[in-house]
Parts: sequence; C-alpha cells; structure tokens
Amino acid sequence: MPEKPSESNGKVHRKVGLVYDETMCKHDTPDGEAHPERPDRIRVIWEKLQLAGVTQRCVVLGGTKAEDAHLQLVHTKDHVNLVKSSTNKKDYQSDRVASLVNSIYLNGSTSEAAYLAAGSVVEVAEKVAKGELDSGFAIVRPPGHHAEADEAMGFCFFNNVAVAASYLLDERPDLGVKKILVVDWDVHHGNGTQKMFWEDPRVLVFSVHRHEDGGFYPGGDDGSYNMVGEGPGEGFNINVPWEQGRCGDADYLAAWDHILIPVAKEFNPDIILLSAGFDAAIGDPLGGCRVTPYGYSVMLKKLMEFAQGKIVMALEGGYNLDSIAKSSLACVQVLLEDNPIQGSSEAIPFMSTWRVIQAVRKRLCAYWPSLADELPSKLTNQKTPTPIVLTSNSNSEAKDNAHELLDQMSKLNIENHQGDTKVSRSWRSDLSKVDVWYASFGSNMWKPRFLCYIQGGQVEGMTKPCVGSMDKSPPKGITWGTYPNRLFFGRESTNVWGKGGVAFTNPLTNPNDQTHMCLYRITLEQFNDVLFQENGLNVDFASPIFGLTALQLVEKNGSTPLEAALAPWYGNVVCLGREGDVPILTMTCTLSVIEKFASGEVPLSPPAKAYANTLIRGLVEGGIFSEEEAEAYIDNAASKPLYINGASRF
Ligand code: X5A
Ligand code: ZN
Repeated sequence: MPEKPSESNGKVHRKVGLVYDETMCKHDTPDGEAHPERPDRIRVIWEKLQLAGVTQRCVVLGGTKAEDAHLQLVHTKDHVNLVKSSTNKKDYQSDRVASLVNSIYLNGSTSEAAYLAAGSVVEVAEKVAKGELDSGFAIVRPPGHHAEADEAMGFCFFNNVAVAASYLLDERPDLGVKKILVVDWDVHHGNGTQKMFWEDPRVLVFSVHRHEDGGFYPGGDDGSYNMVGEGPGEGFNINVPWEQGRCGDADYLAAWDHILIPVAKEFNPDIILLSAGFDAAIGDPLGGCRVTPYGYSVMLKKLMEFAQGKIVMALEGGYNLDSIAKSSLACVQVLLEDNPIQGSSEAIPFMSTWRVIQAVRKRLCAYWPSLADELPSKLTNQKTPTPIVLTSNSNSEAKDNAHELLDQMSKLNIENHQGDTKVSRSWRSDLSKVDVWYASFGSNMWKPRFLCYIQGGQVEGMTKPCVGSMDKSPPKGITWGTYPNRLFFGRESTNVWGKGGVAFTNPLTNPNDQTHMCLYRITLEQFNDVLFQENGLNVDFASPIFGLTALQLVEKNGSTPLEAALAPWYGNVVCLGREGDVPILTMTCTLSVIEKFASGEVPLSPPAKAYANTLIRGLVEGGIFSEEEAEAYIDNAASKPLYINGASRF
C-alpha cells in the first residue's frame, strides 16, 4: 500500500478533489448496443488513477445529485422535467423525446446519471470556490457541453459545467466568485455553454474544437471564431475552430500561448471550469486529433497560473479508453503538482493552425488588447529545440532579409554559375539568411530520412550515409500540404533503392490531382545542399545550384529549370505557393522530361518496395494517413497512366 504523503520535499501537496460514482455507469444504451459514450469510460479512468496511487492522495467524493433549481439556472423547466421523467420507460421511448434529442440514447438510469453528473460538478466547484479544495476533477457521465437550455444533444443531457458556473455566480455570491473562465478542450464545440453565457460577461467561454468550416459535429456556424458573444457578453466568447482534423500538442499549445493565456491574463478569472473532454486525444475514434497526455498536462499546467490554481475539471467526451485514462492521470498529476510527466512535442503547428490563430486574434483584439500585439516572427516551442516560425505578416525577419539581400544581390549581379569565385565564395552566408519551405513528396516525407540530408547519416533503407548540409541546424518548421499536382513514379532504378521508379510530381497542376507533401522550413543554403545530395553531387560547390536570382525567377514564373549537368533528375525547382512571405519549393523533373514520361520514352515504373515503404512511413508518421490509406495513395499514384494534354502514353 502506498502511503498517504501530505507532503514531499517539504512541499505541501495541493488538495485535489475527485468525484467518482459507479451509479453514473448505469446510463447505457437501452438494448445494449455498442456506443462510444459507454459506461467503461469513467471506470477505466478511475482504475487508472487507483493503479497509479493518486486516488489516495486526493479527496475522494461520491456523486451528488443536482437540485432542480440549479439545473433551471441554465435549462428550461420543461427540459429538466423531460430528463427527469426519462426514468419512465414509456416516456423515454416516446416520440416526443426521440424528436427532441439528437445523438442521444436513454435508459432507466439516464436521469439519475445526468443528475449526478451535474450535481457532482456543482459540488466540486463549490468546494474549490470555498477553498476546501484547491482543485478537482469530476469524472462524470453523461457529458454536458452540447446540452442547450431546452435540448439534449451530442450524448449530453444537462450542461454540467454551465450549471456549476451559474450556481457559483447566481446562488453563491458569498463565495466571491465574480468571473469564471470556462475552457472547453473537448474536440467538439461547446455549443450549449456558448449559448448559455452568450450575453454574460461574467463567464468567458473559450472553446477549441475541430470545426472544418462547420462540417464537424455539432456543425454549422456556431463554432466559428466570429461568434464572440453579444450585448454585455460581446468579446467574452472565444472559439478556436480547427480547419482540419489532425491537430496535436503543438497546435493546442500554440492556441494556448497566443490566444487563451494572454486573454486569461487580462480577464483574471476567480476560478476556472474546464470542460475536459479527452476526445482530441491521439487514438480517439471520433476526434481524429493527436493530443498526447503530455500535451494535456502542459495545457493544464499553463492554466494553473490563474485563479490561484482553482481549477474544476469536468469530464466531457473522450472515447478511446486507453487515451482518456492516461490523459486523465496526466492531468491529476498536474493538479497534485507532481513532477511533470515526461514528453516532448516534436511536431510544430499546421499552417492552418497559424491561419486560425491569426483570424481569432484579429477578430477579438478589440476586446483583448494583448491579442493585437504582433506575433513574433519566430516562435519557440518550449520543449523542442526546433523553433516554430510564423510566416505571415509583414514583420517576417526572413522576408526582410531576403528582400534586402535580393536588392543588394541584383545590384551586384552576384549570381554567376560560371563561377566568379571571388564573389560566390560568400554564397553560403548569403543564402543562409533566406528561408524557404522545401516540399517533399518522395522518401524525404519520412523525417528521419530527410534529416540525413541536413545532419548527415544513414537510416533504414539507405545504402550509404549522407554527408548532410554544411549547416546542420534542424528545420525551423515542419508541416504538411496537399497540392493539385500529379504524383507518379518513373525511371528504371536507382542505386540507392534498387529496381523501380522514384517519385516525381507533375509541375502542371490539375484540380483532380493531389500530391501530399511534407514541408521543411530550411535556409536556401540548406536547400542547395539538399539539391546537391539529391542529384549525387558533393556539397562543396563554389556556387549554388539554386541561388537568389533563381529564387526570384521561380517566384515569378512558377518554376526554374536547373543546369541539366548539375541536376539530371530533379532538375526543376517548382514554386507551389507561399506561406506568408516564404516560398514553398519542390524539386521534380522538367516539363520536357514529363513529356518523355508521358510518351514512354522514359519509363514509368512502380517504386521498389523499400522505397514505397519509406514514403508510406513518412505519410503515416506525419499523421497524414493510416497505413492502409498511405498504401492506397502510393499504389494509385504508381498504377495510373500519366496524361499530358489529355493524351497518355497508353
Ligand atoms: C461530448 C461529446 C460528441 C457527440 C458526437 C455526436 N459529444 N456525433 O464528445
Ligand atoms: Zn466531444
């Protein structure tokens, strides 16, 4: 039996409340059908906390049923009565209920569980507000944040967190809680909570969620960043709507660092209520996102800086039992101020994440002045040595350097492939000041493989080591993009991969085509070193293959052929667009070679197994595809004929 330490290292542990009540497991599908919002969800969390020995160190509370009067602070009387009467079998199966609810099931225990869920969050909130507890976690179900004043939806009946917030504000002025920050990190938008405090400046509602322009549950415009509240509540509703469904720690922490935390500082809440769904966790079958337990722990830790750490966590969604158990444990350890769990967020935010963050900041900066500050052009992810680089706005250092340099260079006419060595000796230092995104669609999509071109070395599938770039600093950013270009495989064999084609992409675009690419933000110097190595050259060249003039050309014309002798296969640098002011460049073959592929003069050929596997690995580890999807994507690209101007070689 682990002992019950009230302190360690002379540090007094914080008093953390936990609510668990087996009765809430009785809410289940009426006929035993499988459903993601299942009783085991709270059981596995509780078991995990027990096994880890943390429950003994917390104040454990049984469930408490909510009072009707408290539920009616945010719900209509009709709604409360409807849920209450759902214990009656006839009633819960009646048409009325069926037509009123969506994404909802009921059984004879639903009402009791719903009352317990709401009442338990109220109980913990009250104890934290009183100071009896420092913080707490109500491990409850059914969840609450989708429930609206007069409607159960999205597996939710009563809005547990909203009931608790209103209880503190309206029923317990004696506790001195005047401002509440609701943080909703469930992967779904907290539509119910948003509506309930829409005009209430006492409750700042922050929800970060997968949105996809209204395509993700609960859908519509409600979760948009334009929904900022109204009347006195204008500016007190903040939505961070992800454009796509694969966000992870880096994306969430970016939203924390650049939206939530600065706003929380200004708002200065008296208490934080956390709608803690764990369905943005990696492995969640509904969410599709990739937040790790470590990510949750960091997000929570950052919130502990406010309201003297008075945080009330209430479970919302989360449907991968393993993920929710681990994530819950990680959070309770933060509440207990245990040593932080180990982890690192290697990934960097998606480009769309920066787009969303910028949009949110812009929409809300009138209410929260700190959001009006220019974002620094280089953002550093705390755990990663890799800086995150923000590439929008005119304050980009890289851009200023690039433009300055370009001006100087064009005056000096410095670029000279034929080799004025005196001038070109400095090419490395000049090009090291300019950033580009190198977009890879071949084996470089697998990050360890690409890093060999920067840091040197050899990984699985390579027959000999790379020397790497002269500048071995890691990419300043890594992200993914999809472009309307045709991916195909051609040539007979390579000495690296053996028999089989390698990947090319058609520089000509077609809206029906898609190439997924991994983008690395590197310097133009490093880009040249990649080009050298990709084309089997030494990196100690007196002049770059692709310098500033070429960069200007590619940005103007969309592509630049390289000297054929230097770059026989990937002799064409193509500009796919720009992220902020940084060009996105890829390397492929020239159009004349594309014609040869299409005519059959140069053979199309499916990739060797080892090569294909490297691509698949890159796509899977990059979080773009499942293994099956990645295989299908490569197979498809490898088997389709290549059409040029409507004609195929077949
Ligand atoms: C609380 C929660 C999800 C509802 C999804 C309905 N609800 N398709 O995560
Ligand atoms: Zn959810």
